[in-house]
Amino acid sequence: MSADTIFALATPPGRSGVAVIRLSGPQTQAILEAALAGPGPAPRKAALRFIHDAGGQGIDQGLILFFPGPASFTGEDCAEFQVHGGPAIIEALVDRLLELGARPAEAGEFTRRAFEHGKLDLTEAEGLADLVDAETSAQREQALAQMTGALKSLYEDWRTQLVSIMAAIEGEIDFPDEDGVPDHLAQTARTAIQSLQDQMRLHLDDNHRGEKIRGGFNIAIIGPPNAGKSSLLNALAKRDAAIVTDIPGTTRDIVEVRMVLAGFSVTLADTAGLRASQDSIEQEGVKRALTRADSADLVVGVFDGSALWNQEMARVVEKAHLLVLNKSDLEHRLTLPDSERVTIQAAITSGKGVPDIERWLESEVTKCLGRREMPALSRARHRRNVEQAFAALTRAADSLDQPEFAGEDLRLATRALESLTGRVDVEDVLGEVFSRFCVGK
Ligand SMILES: Nc1nc2c(ncn2[C@@H]2O[C@H](COP(=O)(O)OP(=O)(O)OP(=O)(O)O)[C@@H](O)[C@H]2O)c(=O)[nH]1
Ligand SMILES: [Mg+2]
Repeated sequence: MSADTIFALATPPGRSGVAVIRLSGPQTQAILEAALAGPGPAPRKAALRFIHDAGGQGIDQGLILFFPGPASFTGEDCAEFQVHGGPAIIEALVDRLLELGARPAEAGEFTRRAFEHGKLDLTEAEGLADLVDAETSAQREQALAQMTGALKSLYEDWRTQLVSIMAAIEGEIDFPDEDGVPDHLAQTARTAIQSLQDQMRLHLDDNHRGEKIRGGFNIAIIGPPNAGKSSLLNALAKRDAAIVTDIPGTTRDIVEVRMVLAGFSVTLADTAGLRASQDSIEQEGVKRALTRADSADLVVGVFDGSALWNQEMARVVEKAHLLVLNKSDLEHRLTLPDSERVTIQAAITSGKGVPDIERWLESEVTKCLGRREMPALSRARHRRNVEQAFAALTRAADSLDQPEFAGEDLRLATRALESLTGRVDVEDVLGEVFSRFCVGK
C-alpha cells in the first residue's frame, strides 16, 4: 500500500537514558542490515548490536528489534533502535536512516498505516491517541477501553443488526409482493429498528460524558463581589492562582485552573463579582461571568454570610447548584430565599468548609462522569455519526410501506456507522483523525 519506509523518534527529544527510533515499511530489513553492517536480529528477539555510519564508524551500541509484517504494529516490516538518548547519537542515526532511503514519518503515520492494514479501526486509533494524551485516570481508562475495541464492537454490533434488517427489506424490493410488504415483516423490521434506536438513544443521552472525560468538566464559581470566590478557587487549587483583596470588584477576567477531582480532569473558573457597575471593564467581566455560568457543567455560588441580602444575589441562587455561605467567622446576617440547593457554611480563609465543598464537587463530578455499562462516545465525530444513523432509522421506520425508500435510509444509517469505524473510505475523516497524533505514533 505504501512504498516509503518511514522512521521517527518515538521518545521525547532531548537527553534521556534511552531513545527509541522506529522504522516501518518495505525497506526495513535492508536498511537494518546496512545500518548494522550485517544481518538483523531474529524476529521479535532483542539483540545488542553496533550501529554503523556510512564510513563503518560506530554510532552507538543499542538493542535492536525486528518485527516482520504482518504481525507488527503497522502490519508492515518494522524495526526499533533502542539507543542511548543523547542528541548526537539521535542525529547521527537519523542521518544514517535518511542516507539509506527512509524518510521522516508524518504525525500519526505509523498508526495510519496500522489502520490501513486493518490492525485497528478508526475508533481504536483515536483511543490510542487519547491514551498517549491521557492526564487523568478516567481519561486513561476510557482511552484504553476505546483502544481495545469497546466502541468498535458496539458500532460493529449495530451495523450487523442493521445489515440483517436490510436483508429482510431488500428481499421485498427484489420480489415485490403484489400486496406490498407483508404486515408481519414490516412489524418485525419496525421492532428491530426501534430496539436499535433505543440502544443509540442510550448512547447519545449521556450528557456528553465521554467527551467531558476527554476534554474536561467545567465548574464555575460565581457570586457577589467580595464574597470569597477567588479565595475559594485558591483553596481548591491549593495555590495562589487568583488575586484576593478586600476591594469589591477585584476579579474581572475569568481565572481558570485545571485540576484533577476524583480522577477526572476539571477546569475551575473564578469569575467577576456580579453587580451593576459603571465601569465598562467590570461590566464586561460580569457579562463573561454570566456566560461562563450558563455554559458550565456545575455552578458554585459563593456569598458573604455577613452581608445583607440584595436583589442582585437572586441571579446567583438561581444559577448555582451549590450555595456556599462564606465568612462564617463573622456575624451572620444573610438570609437566602428558600431554595432546594445544597448549602455549605464556610470560612474559606481559615479552611473551614473547604473539604466539604471539595467532597460535594467530587461526588457531583463522579455522578456525572462515573462508570456506566455502555462505553461512552468520546468525540463530537462519534456523536455526529450516531445522530445521522439515528435520524436515518427514524425515516426508515416511517417508510416501511415503501421498501425502496426504507432500504435507502437503512443504507445511509449503515454508512454513518461504517464511516465511524473507518470501514468505508472517508479520506477527510482520516485526515482529521490522524493529523492530531504526535509524530512517532
Ligand atoms: N472574615 C473572612 N474574610 C474572608 C473569608 N474568605 C475571604 N475573605 C476575605 O474577603 C475578601 C474578598 O475575598 P475574595 O476571595 O477576593 O472575594 P471575591 O469574591 O473573589 O471578590 P471579587 O473578585 O471582588 O468579586 C478578602 O479580603 C478575603 O481575605 C472568610 O472566610 N472570612
Ligand atoms: Mg475575585
